[in-house]
Amino acid sequence: MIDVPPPALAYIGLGSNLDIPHDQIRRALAALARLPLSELAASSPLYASSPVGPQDQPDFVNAVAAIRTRLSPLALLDQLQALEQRHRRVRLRRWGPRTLDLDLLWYAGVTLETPRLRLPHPEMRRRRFVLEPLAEIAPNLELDGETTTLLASRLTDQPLRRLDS
Ligand code: ROI
Repeated sequence: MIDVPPPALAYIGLGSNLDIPHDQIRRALAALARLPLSELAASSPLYASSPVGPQDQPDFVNAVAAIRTRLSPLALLDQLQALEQRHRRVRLRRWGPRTLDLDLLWYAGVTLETPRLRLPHPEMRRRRFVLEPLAEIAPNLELDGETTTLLASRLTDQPLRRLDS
């Protein structure tokens, strides 16, 4: 038998605030489950969140998914960006409304600093809309020695509401 390396665990943040956002997120979760060389390991409930950044835009729907994948970080990023395009992603301006945003948050504990991809995602520690759903499916995952649960508990000033599934 030849040895096949085990798949890597990766976490992906999903966000939408245009064109029936909860539908965008559900379809995106289904599409993540069909990625090549990958399987969906877990997905969080959906959350409604006030926009971080410019406030003059609709509320977001956010979720986090866990996948096990044999794709490299950059090959996975290619797949996520292709999926955004298939959802006819429009991004009207930086930090503005979008139909679908897929952020590679964390990949097997890898640290990466390249122009195209930074891992772990540099903003995730500060965003309740990422940490709260992530803590649902990975409560003991540590970022710089602190669990997602602890990090999320410090951000309760950012409005977030769990949606019924
Ligand atoms: N704000 C929220 N609440 N959720 C997001 O997914 C989101 N995504 C963004 C910016 C514009 C930073 N704000 C957000 O890209």
